[in-house]
Amino acid sequence: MSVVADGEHEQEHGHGHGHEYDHDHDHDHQHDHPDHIVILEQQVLAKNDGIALHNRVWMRARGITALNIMSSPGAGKTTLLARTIRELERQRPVAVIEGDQETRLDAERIRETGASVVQVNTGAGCHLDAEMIDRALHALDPAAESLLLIENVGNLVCPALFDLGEEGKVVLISTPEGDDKPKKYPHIFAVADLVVINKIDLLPYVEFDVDACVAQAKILNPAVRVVVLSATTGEGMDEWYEWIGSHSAISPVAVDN
Ligand SMILES: Nc1nc2c(ncn2[C@@H]2O[C@H](COP(=O)(O)OP(=O)(O)OP(=O)(O)O)[C@@H](O)[C@H]2O)c(=O)[nH]1
Ligand SMILES: [Mg+2]
Repeated sequence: MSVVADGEHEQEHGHGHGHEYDHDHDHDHQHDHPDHIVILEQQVLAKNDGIALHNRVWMRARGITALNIMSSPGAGKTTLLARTIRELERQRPVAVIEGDQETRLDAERIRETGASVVQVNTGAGCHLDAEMIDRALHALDPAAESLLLIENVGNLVCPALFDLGEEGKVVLISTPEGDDKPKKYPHIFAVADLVVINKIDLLPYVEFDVDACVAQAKILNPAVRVVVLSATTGEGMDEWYEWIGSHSAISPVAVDN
């Protein structure tokens, strides 16, 4: 396993406003700060988009399909990835980039499946960015026609802003979190290609209105697909695999032949 330790990265490329706001400036200068923040954020995102385009071109040239999996902490990203790897690795190579602020715990869980994995630790950063993916791709060097699963840092806010060069953005929510997540975090649902509602095995025990949640997601993003599943029991997983196949540059069946 390769590990990318990237704790200082956020200071250079992140959009953390704390770095722009200087409390030592005198009062007369403070009216300038909002403009500075907007310009810097635009520059950060423009630079990110350029590297994301590079990643996209690089991966498409190799038939690599990258999916960016985003959710709040604990919604079940790593569980879903591990089960998906075990199912799909018979059909095509699967590689993983694991994003977390600290630890290699998720990378260890993925490594147990036999898939190649790189851990990216963001330190204080709350999301992965395109340059982290660029570096991780060099370390990982996925096989041609791989499925590349990217687990973003657990967070429903910051990851929405950053294009990584992926083919698809997947937003995962789980039933114990409540069905109001699309309402409360609209930006990430607006950019999603797929919403996965996970932990449906817990529906008898939690208050979660699946229809209301789906309806709200579709108000924000009429074209979005929704898959309802349990990464633990496996219920509903076939629809997830079908979506991955339909979203791939090269379908798993074609790779198998
Ligand atoms: N009941 C149930 N539990 C699940 C399901 N999927 C995941 N879990 C449990 O939820 C907890 C968190 O799962 P993870 O896969 O670690 O979640 P994560 O989104 O990767 O978490 P972070 O990486 O910390 O953001 C674990 O205890 C899992 O066993 C599910 O479908 N049903
Ligand atoms: Mg995880």
